[in-house]
Amino acid sequence: MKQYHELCEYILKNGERREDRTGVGTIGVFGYQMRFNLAEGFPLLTTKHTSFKLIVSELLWFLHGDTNIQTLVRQNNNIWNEWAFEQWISSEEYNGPNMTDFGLRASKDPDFKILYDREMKAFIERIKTDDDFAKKYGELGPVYGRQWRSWETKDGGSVDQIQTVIESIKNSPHSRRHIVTAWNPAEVDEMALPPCHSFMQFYVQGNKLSCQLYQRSADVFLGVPFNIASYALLVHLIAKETGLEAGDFVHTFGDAHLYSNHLDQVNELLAREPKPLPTITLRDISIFDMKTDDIQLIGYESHPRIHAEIAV
Ligand code: UFP
Repeated sequence: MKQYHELCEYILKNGERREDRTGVGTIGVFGYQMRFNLAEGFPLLTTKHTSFKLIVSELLWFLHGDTNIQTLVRQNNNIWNEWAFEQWISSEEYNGPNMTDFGLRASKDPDFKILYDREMKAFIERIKTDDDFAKKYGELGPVYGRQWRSWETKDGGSVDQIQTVIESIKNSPHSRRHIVTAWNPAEVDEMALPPCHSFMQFYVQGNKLSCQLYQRSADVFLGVPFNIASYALLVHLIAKETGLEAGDFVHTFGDAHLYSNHLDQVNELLAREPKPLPTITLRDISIFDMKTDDIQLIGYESHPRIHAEIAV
């Protein structure tokens, strides 16, 4: 994964300091591109442990059109919790301790962190067990799953972009219109987090299917290793569904940034030697019927995890 190391090095060298929405502060660049030939192995970062299980359950959650974190937390996938929690603590119904700016405060104040962890744990427990509560506060709004599988149309109908793109890849492989977009300007304000990986295009050459993603905003230390693996897996899945082989994943960035509280961790990662890439196998069924166990990672060896706080 030298491409990922090069991106980190490029930002450390060329990135400019910027204030950002979260208050943490970043160094960042605008515009960058990486390319992964998926025949060379599955691009799961080896220089820090990256959970493939989380990537699989999130991607299947998107592909099933789901937008409620209840499904994820029941599979012990907690990557969207902060976004739902933010909605809960800003609601009229919440009457616990003040949790404003919980991400930033938890990273700076150990006493507050204890309080925050307790509130978050109780919130997730309730999401898991109370369906009415989950319907209201586990729902992230019209995020990826909704836009990919049922983009709402003016006449009250919906567009299944994933199914449509699969058909167009099969019927008209050389089309220049194999597009899926999660960025829906009419609905961005209703989303817990406006799509970061916003727009993708597929491309067929011979029996190879490639995909380019435009990611408008990228937390390079915490988000990007996930985003790379998630789209690499998506290319494998769409290739399987269309009878093709996985070609290249091209990853294009808008604002690519390192948070100022991730810099020690990035340097620790860069000092590590990459290991050979793993591979994946898919069960021979439609991708729409797949469960997490139908997607297996083979031969993943990695350096240990590196902890870093997420900016919310
Ligand atoms: N982010 C990613 N990848 C994702 C995701 C979020 O890097 O898949 F969902 C990061 C980018 C940014 C923050 O640091 O989350 C979103 O903030 P904003 O909406 O202000 O760009």
